[in-house]
Amino acid sequence: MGLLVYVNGDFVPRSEAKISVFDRGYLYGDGVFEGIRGYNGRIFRLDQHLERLYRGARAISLEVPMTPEELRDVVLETVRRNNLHDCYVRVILSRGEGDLGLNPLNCHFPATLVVIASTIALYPREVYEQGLNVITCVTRRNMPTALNPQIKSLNYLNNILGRIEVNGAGAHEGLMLNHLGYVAEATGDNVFVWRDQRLLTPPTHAGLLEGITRQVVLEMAEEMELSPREEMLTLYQVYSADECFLTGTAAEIAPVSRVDGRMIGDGKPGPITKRLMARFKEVTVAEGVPVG
Ligand code: PXG
Repeated sequence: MGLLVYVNGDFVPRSEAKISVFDRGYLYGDGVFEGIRGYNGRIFRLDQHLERLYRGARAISLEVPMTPEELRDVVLETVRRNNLHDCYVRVILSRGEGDLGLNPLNCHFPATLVVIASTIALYPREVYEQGLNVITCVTRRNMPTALNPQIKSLNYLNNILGRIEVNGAGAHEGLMLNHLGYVAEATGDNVFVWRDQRLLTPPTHAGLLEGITRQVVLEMAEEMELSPREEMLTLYQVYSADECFLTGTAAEIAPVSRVDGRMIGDGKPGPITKRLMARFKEVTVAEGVPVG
């Protein structure tokens, strides 16, 4: 049997998984989402992903139509019904169907909740062996005072504009700077550098999504005594780093070998990056909520 998608209380085949053209997620990007990974029959950091979703929903004054415990069960049930051992789960919550007006008060229907459990397209293996070619995007990351990147909102145009530049340059990913010119994150990943024997990543106030993978790396780095710190990063600090890598649910830990034509370190994944990648692999298969 094909993919079964959860749509507002029902599990339906992919071809029947539909929402209204009047849905505010479609009309305005009015909603939040999560991308979650399952490894070895367990959902990695499920509760942290759901917490981020609920916090984002609060920030946009959107009521989630169920408790975190119920949503947790829906996610697990969706994975179970699709018989997936390793998977990618997309939770999409929008304000639901309304009339054509902008005002959320004109939205008389409950929120739309969709959960898709599928597999994920990964970077090819060479990328993890040779490192990513990264550029800096001209498009700046959203100003936190306009649309805070901490909200994983359904409006990803800012990131997509960056991604278009990445495609144009024939690169793998793009760094996005904040309005002050400090490095914020990549279009769909967080960024770390290893320099002066310290592991650095930009702080939340640089204007970035607080990645779950970023948090896992900070925890692993603490255990490994790598002195992880959240510090504002300039492009100079990235260009002159000994090592650099990106983190995200899709990318996991992906080494960066080039930034804007500069070679990082010796142009190959460095020893610290490799140690973190190896530890991450152990953690992802061992931790996580069993699907059952
Ligand atoms: N920053 C941004 C802007 C993201 O969208 C991350 C960082 C990493 O966060 P996590 O929690 O995953 O460690 C993300 C999430 C894709 C894709 O298809 C990637 C993300 C989201 C949706 C789709 O590449 N990255």
